[in-house]
Amino acid sequence: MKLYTYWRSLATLRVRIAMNLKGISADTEIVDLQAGHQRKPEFHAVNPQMVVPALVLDDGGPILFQSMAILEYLEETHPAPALLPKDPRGRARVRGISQITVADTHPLVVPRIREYILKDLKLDEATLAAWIKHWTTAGMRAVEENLAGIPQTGVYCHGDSVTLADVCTVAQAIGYQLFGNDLGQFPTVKRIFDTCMAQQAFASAHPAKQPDAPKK
Ligand SMILES: N[C@@H](CCC(=O)N[C@@H](CS)C(=O)NCC(=O)O)C(=O)O
Repeated sequence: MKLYTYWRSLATLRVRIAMNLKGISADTEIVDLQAGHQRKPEFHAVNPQMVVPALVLDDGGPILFQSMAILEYLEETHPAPALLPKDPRGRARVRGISQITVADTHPLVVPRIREYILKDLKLDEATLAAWIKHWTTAGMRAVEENLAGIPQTGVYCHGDSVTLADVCTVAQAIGYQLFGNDLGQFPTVKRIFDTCMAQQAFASAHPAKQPDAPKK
């Protein structure tokens, strides 16, 4: 298995956490997003969408792309530990919490969107920073309000074992911090974040721990 990755990629971070939780290892190939290497012909041939993560399986078939599809694939092929509840209603809640981040928050702040805002729309860095803060805060608030005071919320986002909702929420919370924001205004997210980050599977997946992360 080979995972195309970049240290700061939040979508790849989700996959790294899930692989750690399930004890799955993969070779890695770094795609330097800051340098624009996702647009090189070599990577375009791997993933026509020119984004990471992309997961190459050993069976020679087409790559897996889109982190949520990869997470579901890992869940189906490596069922233990389970990252989805058994009951359909619980699964829907976990997927819903995950999608707040994956479908509605993270896509607004990925490099190609940030570059479009700066280079094509010619807006300035301060406007971009306001855009990022607005949408990432709205996403965090939506997650917080779906967790706080809800009986199904437990030690983790859903009950007392880790699910994909934690994987996606923690990855987004790390991104929120990388963009210079504080989780303090989201006490339930913060509590779950702290619980997860005390575990090796989450902590070792952190962007700063990746080999291609800046050294300082
Ligand atoms: N929805 C996709 C998002 C993939 C994505 O946008 N990845 C970012 C890094 S987190 C990327 O590679 N961006 C390259 C670019 O925007 O040019 C997923 O969940 O896999």
